[in-house]
Amino acid sequence: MFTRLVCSLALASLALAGPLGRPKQFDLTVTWEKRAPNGFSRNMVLINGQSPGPLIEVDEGDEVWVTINNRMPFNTTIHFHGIEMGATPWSDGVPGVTQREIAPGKTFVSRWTAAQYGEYWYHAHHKGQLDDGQYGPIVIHPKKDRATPFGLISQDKDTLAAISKAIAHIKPLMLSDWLNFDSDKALEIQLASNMDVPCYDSMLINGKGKINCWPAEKYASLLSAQQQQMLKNGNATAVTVKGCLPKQVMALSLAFGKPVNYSAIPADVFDVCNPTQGSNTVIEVKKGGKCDDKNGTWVAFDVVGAYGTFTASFSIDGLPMYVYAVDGEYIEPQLVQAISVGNGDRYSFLVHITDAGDYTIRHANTLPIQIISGTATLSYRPSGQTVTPKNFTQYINDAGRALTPDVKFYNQTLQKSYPPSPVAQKADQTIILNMGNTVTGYLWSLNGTSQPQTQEQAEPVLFKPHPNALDNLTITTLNGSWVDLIFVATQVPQPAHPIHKHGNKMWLIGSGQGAFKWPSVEAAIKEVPLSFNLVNPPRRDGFQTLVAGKGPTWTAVRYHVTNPGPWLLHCHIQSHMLGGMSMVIQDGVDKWPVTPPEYLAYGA
Ligand SMILES: *[C@@H]1O[C@H](CO)[C@@H](O)[C@H](O)[C@H]1NC(C)=O
Ligand SMILES: *[C@@H]1O[C@H](CO)[C@@H](O)[C@H](O)[C@H]1NC(C)=O
Ligand SMILES: *[C@@H]1O[C@H](CO)[C@@H](O)[C@H](O)[C@H]1NC(C)=O
Ligand SMILES: *[C@@H]1O[C@H](CO)[C@@H](O)[C@H](O)[C@H]1NC(C)=O
Ligand SMILES: *[C@@H]1O[C@H](CO)[C@@H](O)[C@H](O)[C@H]1NC(C)=O
Ligand SMILES: *[C@@H]1O[C@H](CO)[C@@H](O)[C@H](O)[C@H]1NC(C)=O
Ligand SMILES: *[C@@H]1O[C@H](CO)[C@@H](O)[C@H](O)[C@H]1NC(C)=O
Ligand SMILES: *[C@@H]1O[C@H](CO)[C@@H](O)[C@H](O)[C@H]1NC(C)=O
Ligand SMILES: *[C@@H]1O[C@H](CO)[C@@H](O)[C@H](O)[C@H]1NC(C)=O
Ligand SMILES: [Cu+2]
Repeated sequence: MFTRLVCSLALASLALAGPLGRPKQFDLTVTWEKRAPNGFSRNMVLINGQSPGPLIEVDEGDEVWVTINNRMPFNTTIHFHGIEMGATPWSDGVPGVTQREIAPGKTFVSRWTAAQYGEYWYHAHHKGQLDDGQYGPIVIHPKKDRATPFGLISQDKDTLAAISKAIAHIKPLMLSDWLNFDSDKALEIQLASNMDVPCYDSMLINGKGKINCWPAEKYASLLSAQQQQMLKNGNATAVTVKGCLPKQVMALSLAFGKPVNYSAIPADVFDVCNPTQGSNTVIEVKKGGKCDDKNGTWVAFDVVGAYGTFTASFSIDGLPMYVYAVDGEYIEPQLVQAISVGNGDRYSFLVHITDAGDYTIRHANTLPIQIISGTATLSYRPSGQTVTPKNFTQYINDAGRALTPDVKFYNQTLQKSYPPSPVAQKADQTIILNMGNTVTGYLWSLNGTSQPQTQEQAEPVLFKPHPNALDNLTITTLNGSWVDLIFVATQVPQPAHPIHKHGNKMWLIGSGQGAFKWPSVEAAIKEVPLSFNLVNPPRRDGFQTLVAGKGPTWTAVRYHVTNPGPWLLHCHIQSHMLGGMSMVIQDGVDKWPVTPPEYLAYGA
C-alpha cells in the first residue's frame, strides 16, 4: 500500500470529493485482525484494512471530517497528534478528557479545521492500541503564500521547482517498534511483574520488518560503554538472544529497587528469538517526473516516530538529508546524515538522488534497553531498466551510532523556526512538575500522583471542568497567558521522557543538570543565564526531558494559552502513560467553547 511511484503517478486520494468549501471527508474503519507484519502472525489493528492507516491529506484552511467506525471487539478513540483543534476540543480523541469512548459497532465523527500546515499523524488514544498498529499519517499542504525556507537549500530556479513538486508529493515513513503479542498482554505482564518489559521483536517502517536474532558476537560488538556498565552492575556479561538487557539488569534501572515478580514474565519476552524473513517496504522513485532537476531527482519524506517506547537513529545510506520542518513547521534547513527520532516526533526532509540503485533506509533503537534495528528500501531507477547492485555509504550502525566522525546528526539545539517564532520573555504562571515512579516499578507520575487507569471511562473533563488543581492531576490556566512547565527528573536514574502536550506547540527555553532551585524561570535566568535561550528557541509539540543519570535534571518549556480546552499532557512512551504519567491542563478555562449537544450526548 505504501509502495508507491514517487512523483510519476498521481496518488489516489482518500478524500471524497465535495463541492468547493465543503468539508473534506474521510472514513476510517478500524478492525482487529490477524496479520504478520514481521513474519509472525498475531492479532492487530487495521485501519481500512491496512497498518499504517491511509494518509489523511488536506490543504491548510480545510474543514476536515473524519468518521471513525469501530469494528473491533473493544472500545477505542483516535487522536490527531499535533493538530491544535482550535475551538473543537471535542474532536481531540482523548477518552475521559474530550469525549466518551467509541464502543464496538459505533461511529464517531471528528470535525476540525486544518488551521496549520505540515506533517502530523493520528493514532489510538485508548489503552495501548497505538502499539497494535493503530496509527496513520496526516499531511496538510501549506497555503501558497506561506514563506518557505527552500531558498536556503538552493537558489537555482529548476531545483526550487523540483523541490516544490517533491514537497507536494511528500512520502510518510512511519517508524514503529513491534511486539509478537498484543498491548493488552504487554500491560498484563507489566502489572503482574511490576516492571516495564520493553524487549521488542522488530522495528517496522510503514508496517513492515522482520525478526533478526543476531549472533552473540554481533551483539557484543555493538554494546555501548553504558550498556557494558549496566550489564556489569547486574552481574551479567551479555544481552539476550533478542539483544535486550536481561530482565534482572533492566530491573535495576526500570524497577528502582521495587520488588519485581520475574516468574510473571514469560520466557519469550526476553529470552526466545526465532528469525523471520518478514516483509520489506520498497519505495520506488523514477526519473522523468517534475521532481527532476538537471542532475537528478528530489524526494521529500516525512519521518514519524510512531514508537511505543523507542527513540531511534534514522538514516538513508548515501543520501544526506535536508531537514526543513520539525513537527510540521518550517525551520532553517539542516543538512545531516542522521536524525534521532523520538516518540511522537516528525521530521520532514528532502534528499537529492543522482545515482541509480537501492538505498537502504534504516532506523536503530538508541535506548540502552535493546540492540535492534529495521530497514526499508528506496529504489531509484532513472530509466526504468535494471541496474547493477551497488552499496551506498552506510552512516549509522545497527545500534544507531555514527560509523564515522563526519556523520552529522540533526541538532535540535540549533533548531530555528522559519520565519522566526518569537516567544514571550516572561511567563505569567510557573508549574513545576517532579517526575518519577510511584509505589511500584510500573506506575509513573508527572507530579507524584499516577493518573488512574479508570480515567479513560470517567466523565470527560470538557463536559465538567475540575475544580482548580485539587487532585494533583489537573493544571488550570487562563486564556492569553504565558505558561512555563518545568519538568524535573527528581528520581535518579530516570530515562528521558518524550513529553507531548495536546492543543498547541511549546518552546524549549531551557534545561540543566541538578535540581530546579528557583521559583520561576525569571529567577533562574539571573543565576544560570547560559541554561536558557529565549531567542527563536526550538518549537514543537513534544520534547524529550533530559536523562537523569547521576543526578536530577530539569527541562523548561513555555507556551501561550490561545486554545481554550482540556488538553492531555503526558509521556508518549505508552507504558509510562498507561502507568499514570499524564495530567490534564485546563487551558483558558475562562473561555472554553460550548460543546455541541451531539458531542455531549455521545456514548452517554
Ligand atoms: C552482584 O553480585 C554481587 C556479589 O555477589 C552482589 O553483592 C550483588 O547484589 C549482585 N547484584 C545483582 C544486581 O545481582
Ligand atoms: C508471581 O507471578 C506468578 C505467575 O503469574 C504467580 O503465580 C505468583 O503468585 C506471583 N508471585 C507473587 C509474589 O506475586
Ligand atoms: C548540478 O549540475 C550543475 C551543472 O549542470 C552543477 O553546476 C551543480 O553543481 C550540480 N549540482 C549538484 C547538487 O550536483
Ligand atoms: C553490499 O553489502 C552487503 C552487506 O555488507 C554485502 O553482502 C554485499 O555483497 C554488498 N554488495 C555489493 C555489490 O558490494
Ligand atoms: C548541537 O549544537 C550545540 C550548539 O552549537 C552544541 O553545543 C552541541 O554539541 C551540538 N550537539 C551535537 C550532538 O552535535
Ligand atoms: C497530592 O500530592 C501530595 C504530595 O504527594 C499528597 O500528600 C496528597 O495526598 C495528594 N493529593 C491527592 C488528592 O492525591
Ligand atoms: C505538584 O506536587 C506538589 C507537591 O505535592 C504540589 O504542591 C503541587 O501543587 C503539584 N502541582 C500540581 C500542578 O498539581
Ligand atoms: C484566547 O487568547 C488568544 C490570545 O490572546 C486570543 O487570540 C483568542 O481570541 C482568545 N480566545 C477566546 C475564545 O477568547
Ligand atoms: C466502552 O465505552 C462506553 C462509552 O461509550 C462505556 O460506557 C463502557 O464502559 C466502555 N467499556 C469498556 C469495557 O471500557
Ligand atoms: Cu516517560
